[in-house]
Amino acid sequence: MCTLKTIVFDHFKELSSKTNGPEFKTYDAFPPVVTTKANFDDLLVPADHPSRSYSDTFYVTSDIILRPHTSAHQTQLLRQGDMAFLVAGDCYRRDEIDASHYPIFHQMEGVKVFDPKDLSSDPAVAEKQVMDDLKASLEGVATKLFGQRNMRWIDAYFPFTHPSAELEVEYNGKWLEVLGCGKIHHKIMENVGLGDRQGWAFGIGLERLAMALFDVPDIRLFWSDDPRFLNQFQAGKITKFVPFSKYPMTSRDVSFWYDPEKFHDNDFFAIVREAAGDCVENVQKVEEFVHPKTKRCSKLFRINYRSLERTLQTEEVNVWQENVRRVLSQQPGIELR
Ligand code: FA5
Ligand code: MG
Repeated sequence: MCTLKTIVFDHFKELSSKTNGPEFKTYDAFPPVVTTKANFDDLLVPADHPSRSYSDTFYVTSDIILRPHTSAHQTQLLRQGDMAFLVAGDCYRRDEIDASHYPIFHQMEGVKVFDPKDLSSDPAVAEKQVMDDLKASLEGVATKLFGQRNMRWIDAYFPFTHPSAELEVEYNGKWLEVLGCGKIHHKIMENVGLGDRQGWAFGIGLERLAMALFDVPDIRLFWSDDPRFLNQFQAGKITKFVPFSKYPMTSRDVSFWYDPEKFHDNDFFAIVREAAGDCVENVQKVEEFVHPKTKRCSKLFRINYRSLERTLQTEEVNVWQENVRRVLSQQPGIELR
């Protein structure tokens, strides 16, 4: 992550000197504990937005959280007068379980505010100038990192930017989303005292970048202390990952009745992470239905267990599966089937 952080930091330093643009200040030591005000309110995230819920975000108290994105620092830095900056840091989310999602990951936020004299006075033209500069800057980083890999822009939605976009990179025959970005919402600019200015912002997932860059197939590998993984990489160098053989997978199903008001998929994923740890490669939702007479809701999940380091024993998988079932059965409104 450090190698990547340095590459992206350096890229933007170079960019500002080449274009005579503002110098990007860099930050990488803000504590990950932030207020809901900085993380949500200041970014115009609506009161009922799912990202605010306990099933998406880790709450410390009702108004203190572990940051789910580095955008948490955006308005504070704009208010203090930074016109171009990069913020790297660890982020925390309750999320799906698969090869590209992990509850802890790293993001880098980038923000650039334009001098009004560098933009057209026609708002529509200015908007296009901002978006073109944003996309060109990010394509520059992406091309530097990935060379000839296929990439595509797709439209996106974020409460704090408009217009918004996401960049995807082709990886293992699939599109892997690596970043979100957009023109900073004018209300945010007004709130931080920059109502006469325009700017762009982006947030890159550093593990996703690293996966595509180093050919790492599974995000869990970044947390592995297996020497077969670690010894393949050296600080500051980009080398391709040579896969070691995949060990066999063991699958176990669990199905249960639940109360849709009280229990969300992310609650299930959190229980699985907690009870069974890193040997879960992914969790698939196999079935979901509402009983036609009783109207009770049921779900069936398949937990696929596989270690990156060894063949799992049936007994240990049984213990994890039992843990999952036990913790699950203690949740309000849950009845195992
Ligand atoms: C955001 O977090 C926005 N703050 C990005 C942004 C910043 C938009 C500034 C506009 C302006 P999103 O939730 O899509 O967006 O996450 C951004 C990136 O973080 C993703 O593309 C992905 O690369 C990475 N990411 C998100 N969740 C995870 C996860 N669970 N594991 C690993 N990487 C993740
Ligand atoms: Mg996204």
